[in-house]
Amino acid sequence: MKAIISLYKGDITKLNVDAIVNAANRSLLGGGGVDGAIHRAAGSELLEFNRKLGGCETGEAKISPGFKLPAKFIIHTVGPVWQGGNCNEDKLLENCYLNSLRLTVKNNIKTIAFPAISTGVYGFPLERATNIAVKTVIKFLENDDTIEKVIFACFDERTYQVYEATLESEKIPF
Ligand code: AR6
Repeated sequence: MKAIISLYKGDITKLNVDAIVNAANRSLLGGGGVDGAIHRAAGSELLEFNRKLGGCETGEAKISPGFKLPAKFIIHTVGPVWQGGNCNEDKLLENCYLNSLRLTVKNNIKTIAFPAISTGVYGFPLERATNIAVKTVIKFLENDDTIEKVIFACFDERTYQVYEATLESEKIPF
């Protein structure tokens, strides 16, 4: 493992990293929450580009340029809608992180920021989602020597505190 882990509180679209991850929907044509913020900041070229991607299944990931963002790339992934926990939500959320990280390595991306996928409109319980996010990313990084930095971008104070507590309880330096 080479990467350092970092927590950031604020708007992911402001980050000067190689790639930011978008918590999108299966159309990849924009929406509310972080998806809306990313489309607004990247500009209308993003929508034009994404029309050619043909959507994305839940748990999968696709890449686009960052257009007007400081980030060079956007990795669009589709988190599961929380349906009570018995509809494979945990595994699908894990797949979002894994498939995003696979695209990161494939595209030689060194620094990447993740939002708290599925924990907004899609209703995934925050502590449970954070545990999956942190454990999946760390396990992946343990077998990778290319990624240099992973940032968890927390939009609000509560999300930041849950990430902080999870990293501390897992004894992960950040
Ligand atoms: N930067 C970082 N995090 C943000 C930002 C931002 N600018 N804006 C919101 N968040 P959500 P989901 C946080 O709802 O639950 C969209 O309509 C937010 O506070 O954006 O995966 C899509 O098109 C929360 O912590 O994503 C889909 O239809 C986290 O990002 C649907 O929402 C995720 O909240 C996806 O829902």
